[in-house]
Amino acid sequence: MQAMEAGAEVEALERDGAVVVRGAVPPDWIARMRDAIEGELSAPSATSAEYGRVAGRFYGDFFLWLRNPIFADFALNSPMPALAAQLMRSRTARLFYDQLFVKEPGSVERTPWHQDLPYWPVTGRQVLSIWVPFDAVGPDNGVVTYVRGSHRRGETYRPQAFDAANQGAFAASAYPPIPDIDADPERFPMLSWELEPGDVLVHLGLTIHGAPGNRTADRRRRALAIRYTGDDATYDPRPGTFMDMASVRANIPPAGIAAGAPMGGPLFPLAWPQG
Ligand SMILES: O=C(O)CCC(=O)C(=O)O
Repeated sequence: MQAMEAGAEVEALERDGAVVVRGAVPPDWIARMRDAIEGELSAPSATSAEYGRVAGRFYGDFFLWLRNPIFADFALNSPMPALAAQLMRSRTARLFYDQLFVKEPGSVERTPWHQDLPYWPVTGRQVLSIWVPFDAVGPDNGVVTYVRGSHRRGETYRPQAFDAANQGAFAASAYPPIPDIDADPERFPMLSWELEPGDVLVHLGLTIHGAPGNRTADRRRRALAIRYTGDDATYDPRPGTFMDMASVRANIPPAGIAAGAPMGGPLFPLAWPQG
């Protein structure tokens, strides 16, 4: 399969910082991944976290592909890597990591407003996330929402941990705290979509985004974010990234590449072009 020509979706992503791609995930992948997610939820890994401080289950985990072959197959061999390369206008797409976010009915905890790149030991413009929902999702059950054009403002904000245990991990970050996004809708215009399983959201590394809680009584919100890097991305293990979280230091192998080197090595494998 060849990466498709850049089109309207690429232009929308570059303009707005986020775009919806309808029908990107075939139904058989949705079914396989739903089963794989249930397996993860019933046997939480050492890197997993429970973010629900108020009520309901808000479950997170990352680098699932390293130990679960179905997650690895999805991140490396589904249509996702070609989509990532196309949308980054990149010859290559490397898997950076995958991250599971499950908001069960009644989990009212918000996903805080943030940009991804400040959390990551990466520098570059060709860095994006594909957010893949496995349930129908909208504002009532926690669809990811974006601040339109926020990747082009030249502003970078300090990461904040989603859970209480890791609040200290980002203290060394050099960036200022994020302003109150909800307080100023004119300065921070919102962008969001209603999605069916098969649709995906794609956002760039500096786009401000967050998600409401799942306020429904009976609609799950299972989603996997897969992060890919392109040709221009380099390894930047500066202080105050998620590499400083205790669960990452203890459980994820070192990248084994030098600061400033192109992303690569076994921790960040080539996903596109495929084999
Ligand atoms: O699914 C969520 O609630 C958060 C997703 C997110 O922040 C991300 O994919 O970067």
